[in-house]
Amino acid sequence: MRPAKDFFRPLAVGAPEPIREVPFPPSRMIHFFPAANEKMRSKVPAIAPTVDILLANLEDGVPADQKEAARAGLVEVAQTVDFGQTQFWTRVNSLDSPWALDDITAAVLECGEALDVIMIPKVEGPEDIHYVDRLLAQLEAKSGRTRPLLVHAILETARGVANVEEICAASPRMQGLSLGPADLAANRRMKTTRVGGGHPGYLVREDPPVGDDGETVIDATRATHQQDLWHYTIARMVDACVTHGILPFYGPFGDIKDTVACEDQFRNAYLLGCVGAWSLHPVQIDVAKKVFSPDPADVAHAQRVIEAMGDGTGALMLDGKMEDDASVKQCHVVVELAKRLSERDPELAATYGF
Ligand code: 1VU
Ligand code: MG
Repeated sequence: MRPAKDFFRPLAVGAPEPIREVPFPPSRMIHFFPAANEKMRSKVPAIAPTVDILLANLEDGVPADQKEAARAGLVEVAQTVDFGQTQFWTRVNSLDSPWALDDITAAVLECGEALDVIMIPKVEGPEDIHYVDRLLAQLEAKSGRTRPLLVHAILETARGVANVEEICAASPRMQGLSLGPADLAANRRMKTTRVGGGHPGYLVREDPPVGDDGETVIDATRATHQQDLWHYTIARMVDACVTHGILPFYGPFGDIKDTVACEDQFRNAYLLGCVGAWSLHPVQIDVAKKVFSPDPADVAHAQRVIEAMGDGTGALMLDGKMEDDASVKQCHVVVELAKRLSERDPELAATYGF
């Protein structure tokens, strides 16, 4: 652990000064495109203005024999596309792979200032972030980059989850975390075979009824309620991120056709404190936009509470419910997010009446 006085010092001579506060522009979806796929790359200029974050994926989902093509695709997109206010990220291959070093080198030396964030998969502990931190500083110094690249880590191993606080605290470059439910399930030996979402076998069942003889009747017809496999991990990730001033995201939802269940998964994450989720297909962009933009009815209610609460202290009754210092703080979270998103999206601003 670096002493506090050194925490914000550049890790290489000539590297840019580390940031002190993580920027929080609209971040409702991280839209993935496979950077090796020419057809998908050709869609990037049209998709860029419709998403908050666009990510060139070099890792899982890209076949081993297309890793070099994906890296070249990342560089081509970075050098040719005007991203406007959309953030541009890449996901490099994992640090134990034969491609990671070349991916990171190309990302810094050949993408210029276009790249905002590097997503590092399968982060297991702070040592992974320390390695990337120093390497990025050396490459930034070499390339003459004027602003530091930020780092986003995917939580997708049990050890990564166990070390989540140390990962968040490892560097001022840490921008955020994503939950990677598919790799995490495999690493934990969970017995699911899907990418995120629930499972019909993970449930609780009503108690058995009691018969006339006072004995319980064990039948299988009692109501069951499916439970959320990801509640614990998302909540743990959110607490770690908030503690360290970085941003939590839900990751992928693999059942592309089931936009209803995707919306449910995204909303669980939104309600628990995540700022966005991954979109893997164009249909998931609108799902994320809808879920991670506060509901206009919630914004209107929150504004009423803020208005009624005056200086924000004390307690009062509104529509039969008690409001006080703590509820008004929640209302401020909702209204601040709505305002922040509205600055970039006049259509959304109109739905809030701003
Ligand atoms: O109508 P067109 O033919 O012109 O376009 C197709 C398709 O090319 C396009 N499209 C996309 N465009 C931009 N970004 C995307 N991510 C994207 N996905 C599709 O949309 C039109 C309709 O597509 P489709 O419904 O026919 O779907 P496809 O069979 O073409 O593609 C489906 C997959 C899932 C293969 C594709 O969406 C994809 O590659 N998505 C990204 C997958 C990915 O990044 N996986 C890794 C992250 S998840 C992880 O690491 C853990 C599980
Ligand atoms: Mg993964």
